[in-house]
Amino acid sequence: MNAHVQVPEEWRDWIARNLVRGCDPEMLIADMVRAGFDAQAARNVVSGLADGDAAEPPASRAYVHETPRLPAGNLIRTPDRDVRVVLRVEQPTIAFVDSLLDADECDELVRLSAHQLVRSTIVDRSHGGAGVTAGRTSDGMYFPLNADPFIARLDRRIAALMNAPVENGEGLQILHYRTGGEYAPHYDYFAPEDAGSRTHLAQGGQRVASLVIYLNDVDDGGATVFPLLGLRLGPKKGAAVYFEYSNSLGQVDARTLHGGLPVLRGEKWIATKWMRQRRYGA
Ligand code: PD2
Ligand code: ZN
Repeated sequence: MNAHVQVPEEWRDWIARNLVRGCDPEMLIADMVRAGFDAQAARNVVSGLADGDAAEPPASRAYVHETPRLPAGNLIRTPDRDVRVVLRVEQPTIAFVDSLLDADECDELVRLSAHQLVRSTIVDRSHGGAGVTAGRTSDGMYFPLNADPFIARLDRRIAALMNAPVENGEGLQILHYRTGGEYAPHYDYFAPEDAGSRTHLAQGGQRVASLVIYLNDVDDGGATVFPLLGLRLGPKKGAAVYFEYSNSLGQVDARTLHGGLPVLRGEKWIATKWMRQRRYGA
């Protein structure tokens, strides 16, 4: 049988992923030859990716979906409760989980944060600073990681659900939307091509996953939407939507465009957790 000279896209992704992880290029070539590739063809592709393409994340290439970070199964174990997964989307990885917080915990987060809220901002794409915008009409605050025993317990439960170290998480954020309040469709990751992302990426790396926890039952409106997927979830007190959007190649998944629909009646309270690649907080 002749050795293959064409190297398919899946193999290029495999090479790029292993180069990013620091594998020896010669070992990758040897593996490819064993798998039936022509040695010169393997050498050309590996050295091409090692020289340029792998150093620069292949942002222009299709997002490579890797094994989900979210644990498998109907129930996800956390240190103090099992959390039921009631919906999963495979690609991108999205899940809706029930009873992550009980009603008292939701009420306590609202009570603790209500008098500390300030108008929410978004990251400016060119300089990375914070700016108020008509597309994000909520008020919010952050609890520092492990702020007190109550917050620390929630940080631990959330980190277990998100399958990441507590220290990789940004502080738990509480957001309050009045009637008419919304968060227009956006990405939670820092766009790799934006100058304004640099300072944010320097601490803890890219965001890898988000969790939006609903702290009240909204009278009408206020669902979380993924417009490119035709998906609308929540709000339901104590439940949460989880989603992942970056991989080990440094790519980000644009299919995770999402937003908080306008609150049509009543008000909406949520808590959000953004998880980073590496240690972010304390
Ligand atoms: O309020 C929401 O439902 C929502 C939706 C999407 C919040 C966020 N993103 C966020 O805070 O990033
Ligand atoms: Zn968001």
